[in-house]
Amino acid sequence: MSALAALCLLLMQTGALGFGIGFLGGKSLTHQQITESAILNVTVQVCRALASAEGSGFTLPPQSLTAVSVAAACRASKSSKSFYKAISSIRNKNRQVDLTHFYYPEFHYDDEKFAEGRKIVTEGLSAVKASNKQGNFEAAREKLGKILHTLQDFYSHSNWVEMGNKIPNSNLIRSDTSIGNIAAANRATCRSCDGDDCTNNILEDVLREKILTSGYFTLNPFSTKPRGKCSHGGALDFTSRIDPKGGINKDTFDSSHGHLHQQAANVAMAATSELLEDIRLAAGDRQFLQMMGITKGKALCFVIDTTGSMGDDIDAVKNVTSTIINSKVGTEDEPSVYILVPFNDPDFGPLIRTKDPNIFKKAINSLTASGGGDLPEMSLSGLQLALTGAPSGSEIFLFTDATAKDEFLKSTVIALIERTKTVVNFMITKLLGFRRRRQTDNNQQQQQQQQQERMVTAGAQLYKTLADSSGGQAIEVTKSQLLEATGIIIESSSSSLVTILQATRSPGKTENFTFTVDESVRNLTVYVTGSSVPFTLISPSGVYQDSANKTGSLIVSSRSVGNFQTLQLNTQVGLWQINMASTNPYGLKVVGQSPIDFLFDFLEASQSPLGGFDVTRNRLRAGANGTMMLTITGTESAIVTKVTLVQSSGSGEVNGSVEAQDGARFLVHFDSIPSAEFVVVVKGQSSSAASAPFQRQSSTSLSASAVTVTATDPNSDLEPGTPLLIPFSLTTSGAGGNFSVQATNDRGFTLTFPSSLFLETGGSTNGTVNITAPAGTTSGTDVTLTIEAVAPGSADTNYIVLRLTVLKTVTDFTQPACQLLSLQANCSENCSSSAWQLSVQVTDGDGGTGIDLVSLKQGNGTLNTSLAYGNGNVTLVSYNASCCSPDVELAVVDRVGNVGSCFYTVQKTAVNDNQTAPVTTTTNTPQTQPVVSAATNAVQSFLLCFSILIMFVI
Ligand SMILES: *[C@@H]1O[C@H](CO)[C@@H](O)[C@H](O)[C@H]1NC(C)=O
Ligand SMILES: *[C@@H]1O[C@H](CO)[C@@H](O)[C@H](O)[C@H]1NC(C)=O
Ligand SMILES: *[C@@H]1O[C@H](CO)[C@@H](O)[C@H](O)[C@H]1NC(C)=O
Ligand SMILES: *[C@@H]1O[C@H](CO)[C@@H](O)[C@H](O)[C@H]1NC(C)=O
Ligand SMILES: [Ca+2]
Ligand SMILES: [Ca+2]
Repeated sequence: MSALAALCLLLMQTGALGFGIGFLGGKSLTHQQITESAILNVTVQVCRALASAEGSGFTLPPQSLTAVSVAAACRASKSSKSFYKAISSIRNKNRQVDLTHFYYPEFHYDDEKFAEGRKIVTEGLSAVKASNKQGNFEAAREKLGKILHTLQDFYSHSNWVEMGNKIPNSNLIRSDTSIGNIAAANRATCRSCDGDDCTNNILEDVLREKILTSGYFTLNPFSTKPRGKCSHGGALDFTSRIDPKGGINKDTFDSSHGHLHQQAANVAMAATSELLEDIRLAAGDRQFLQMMGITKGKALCFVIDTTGSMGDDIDAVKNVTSTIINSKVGTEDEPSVYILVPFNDPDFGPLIRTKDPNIFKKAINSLTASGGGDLPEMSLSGLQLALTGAPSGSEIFLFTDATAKDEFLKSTVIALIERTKTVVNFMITKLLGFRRRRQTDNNQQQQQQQQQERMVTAGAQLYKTLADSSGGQAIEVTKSQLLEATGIIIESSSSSLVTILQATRSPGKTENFTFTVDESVRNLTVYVTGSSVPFTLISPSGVYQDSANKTGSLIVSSRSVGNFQTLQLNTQVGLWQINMASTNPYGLKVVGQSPIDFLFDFLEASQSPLGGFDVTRNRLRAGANGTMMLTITGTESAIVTKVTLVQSSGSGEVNGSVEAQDGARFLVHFDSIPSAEFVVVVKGQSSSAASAPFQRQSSTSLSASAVTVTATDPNSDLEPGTPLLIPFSLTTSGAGGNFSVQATNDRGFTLTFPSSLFLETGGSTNGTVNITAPAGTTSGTDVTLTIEAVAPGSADTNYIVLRLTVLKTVTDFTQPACQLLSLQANCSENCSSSAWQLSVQVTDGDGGTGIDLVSLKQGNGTLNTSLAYGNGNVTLVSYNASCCSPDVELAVVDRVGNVGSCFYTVQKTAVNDNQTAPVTTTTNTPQTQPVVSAATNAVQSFLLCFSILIMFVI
């Protein structure tokens, strides 16, 4: 059996606990599929609602919903990659619960842990909402994935479906209601199965009385279960061998209750949609789409040195910002979010993140250059903050004229670059010299100056190293050239920018590079960095043009600033060649705009008893074999012909064997992970039409290591003022000794950790990081913790990056309530010429956090809200609509995201008696009776009368 076949078999065998978690679910539905279907379902409805609110057209995807078709329906085709990435992140976190929280029954609604399971879901839901509110979408997605796992398991592991329920238990996503009648600890719920037949093992009285139960589970052959209780069932579950024997789970078609698998999966999907819908109402439609990665353009992210000498540079940034905002706002490439991180010395930050271009412009325009003290500045601290605050896969521009004072953050910054796959461009002014001190004859000063120049060279090298490993550029220009250089590079950036080829050679060498251009590529562009780097281009049709020739047919336009040249090529499909002829160091980057790109994650064998594979969160082991999960984005399906790990130095490569999965997903196995820095190159063919082959390359370079740092996400959030302990373990496959440990975070929270740990050769040990968020930290703040270890006497380092969310204990579990003040209908037979008005008071009750948002769930009239005079806790809502739109449903949200909903209608009935009193129905007990006034007196002379039906669905 090949290694790949063995892997696939292992992957298929996973999923004994919960809907399958493997990558290959067979015919049964997995957590990932359930999650993805629900996300696509809700997202498409959000886009439909937005289109209808804006009066723009909407076309439902013709066939099945996919990331590509939904992004297109949302008129955001360019974001299909980030949409896909968001879905993957949620799916992966969902899977991970079975791998990292296997032994905790409450995470799976096993062992009748209903209250505990709901607590995980509702607390997590509060964290998701708090993160969204702070714009921390990555944290929101991670938490969402985790709680969806537990929510979905309820439907597979409890007897909800056996009771005949076809809709979700809505109480599982609220904390102020009853989940249902939970079986008492001593109540028997199951009898033994009839051999292998478990169709009737739940006791009839339990089903008849609608008593909730769930299966017990243990891997331990010596443990028991309470008398008379149901088991989970399956080969791994030892409780299912104890009377009552057999199980009730519906994880797959082959499970004990496999006959109900499809039904359980359908309800789990509806429950997932319901939870997403709740998040949507709390966040608002636009923000919900942002959480899902559906945005117009990408982030525009500046990290700017504001020390004394940066005046000219800051002016250039102001100019570029205005230019970009003026040229991109309103286009498909309008930045989705603007991020600014200033740094100085000793201060840096804060990070400013806004969707409003005018707020960003104002923030940039208010920057002034001052201070800084000695020469080096806190550039890496600023960069660290940007790397954790920008969406993953962003492009960051860092402006400085000085070296880094905080070089100790180098490995942290590289870890964050590798994890987030962010591109970092350094815009360095005052070529080579940085800030050169004035010439002097004084010997001592001369020595100082020489020392400083050595430092400057090393400092420039640090920026170059970081740029290279991220796939960005280190552009060195004079202050007067900065504007032009920045303009060129930022103007060409687009959310559909793809890397076709990238290489750096230092020292330079004469080398011929080839690259394949497919027909989806637009605006083929070549960047060359380095001084005096001649080259020759050869087009697919064999036409030559060298860099000195400005009049050939291949180069449409070229610009050159400082050490940086950009060439727009005449985009031709086929195999191109570029022959570099230089012994000076150079960088070469070929990019284009195309919807087709790829996402990848390496996988590692999980520590869970289920086996299976987890997404690797740190560096791979050099020389070991490795498996990659690869997805081609921007196309419904594709063929991948070749996946190669190419060493960045150009001195070697490893080819993978490719195994196609569903849609555009692939597993790729490599025999040996290169020990030197490498990039991923993918070649294939989009199966839309008879297309030409494509080539794409990862911008980020990856490194392998003999050291491994592992840690699992903590079970609880970070409560302000309370320390959180994060255990980690450290392993080496190489020599032992004292390994130095460094833990850093981007918020300056207090950390304690061992500064070094001793390891035997090939050994492993554990440590703990203790992190405390200051009391008073805002809920929803996220903090990125990086734990790094360096092998003794070497540069071999590895890391783990954890994202934590600060969450104050939530005490407000109740939804805001509505009270009707007045409803006036002036509706005539011709509905379009008449209107109705509603006035409602919304409050969040005693101990509530207050009203945050009132929005329309249904109805296309005009909504206005204002605070009641003298009472900040009361929001007055007025609504005006045409009589053709007789229904309105308000979503009322408090500050911690509890969502209530209020429904009103002026229902048209053919009643002759115009004295008909308004009808009030409530589905919940309102605190006060709604007051209806002056509803009918104005319409008495009209032919028809309307009775008014008021419903509270709170
Ligand atoms: C799709 O989402 C809606 C709510 O947005 C929900 O009512 C419906 O059940 C979902 N459908 C599926 C198949 O999950
Ligand atoms: C930016 O600089 C250019 C060239 O110096 C100038 O022509 C232009 O008006 C400036 N734009 C803004 C918005 O300041
Ligand atoms: C190509 O780039 C130019 C400017 O860099 C831009 O104006 C043009 O819209 C781009 N073309 C496409 C197809 O995106
Ligand atoms: C690069 O290609 C040119 C012709 O296109 C050839 O003459 C030269 O030998 C090649 N150089 C290398 C290093 O392969
Ligand atoms: Ca300084
Ligand atoms: Ca409340």
